[in-house]
Amino acid sequence: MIHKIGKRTFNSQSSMTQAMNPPRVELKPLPYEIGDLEPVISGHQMEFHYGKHHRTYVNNLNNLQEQAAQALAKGDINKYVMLANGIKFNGGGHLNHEFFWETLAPIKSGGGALPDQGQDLRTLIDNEWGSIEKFQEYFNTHTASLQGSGWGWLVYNKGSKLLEYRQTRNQDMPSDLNNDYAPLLTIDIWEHAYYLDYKNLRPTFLKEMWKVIDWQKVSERLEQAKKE
Ligand code: MN3
Repeated sequence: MIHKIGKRTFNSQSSMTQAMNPPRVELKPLPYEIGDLEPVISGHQMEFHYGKHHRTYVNNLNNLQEQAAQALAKGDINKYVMLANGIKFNGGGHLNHEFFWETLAPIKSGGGALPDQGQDLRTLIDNEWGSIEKFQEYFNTHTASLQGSGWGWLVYNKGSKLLEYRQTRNQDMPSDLNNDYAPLLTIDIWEHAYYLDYKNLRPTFLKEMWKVIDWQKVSERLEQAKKE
């Protein structure tokens, strides 16, 4: 029997053929035009960050998945396990960036507009940090001081039902720290995220980024996480 997955055709009778053609990860289009986050992030910066860096994670992940499928099909478990670190790094890189782009919105589309008083998100932030401004200061100070490359996160702890601030290194995700963490908001603090626009001024980049945070999206993620 012949099945079609995307443009590929394979025969389900042959597990070998199927294993060697794992579904490919796609670089999703941005939810806005590439220059729409200006003046906070330039189109030029986005062409590199989204168009080159994110695309490279996607390409690497697809190549590694293909190699892993081939190793499995050949029964080469050694090779398969050796590929795991690369899959974790590039897979995290892909998922973190996809999540990051969807955390942002152009100013003209509501980027930076704070959640209303009385909204759950606002109440939880106020309870934890005193005010949204104090949360932003806390987030900026701690994220700016992260050594090397990584990410700053606002997460919802499904166990305690409270919000927490966390950092991850390289391309690690909040779920690597705790299975109860549902990510709500992130800012990429790799140098490639800001260097073309802000050079060495990491704290200025962080301060500016709040103008393009999509709080509506953050709020929706919180409501979703509370149901899980
Ligand atoms: Mn990045």
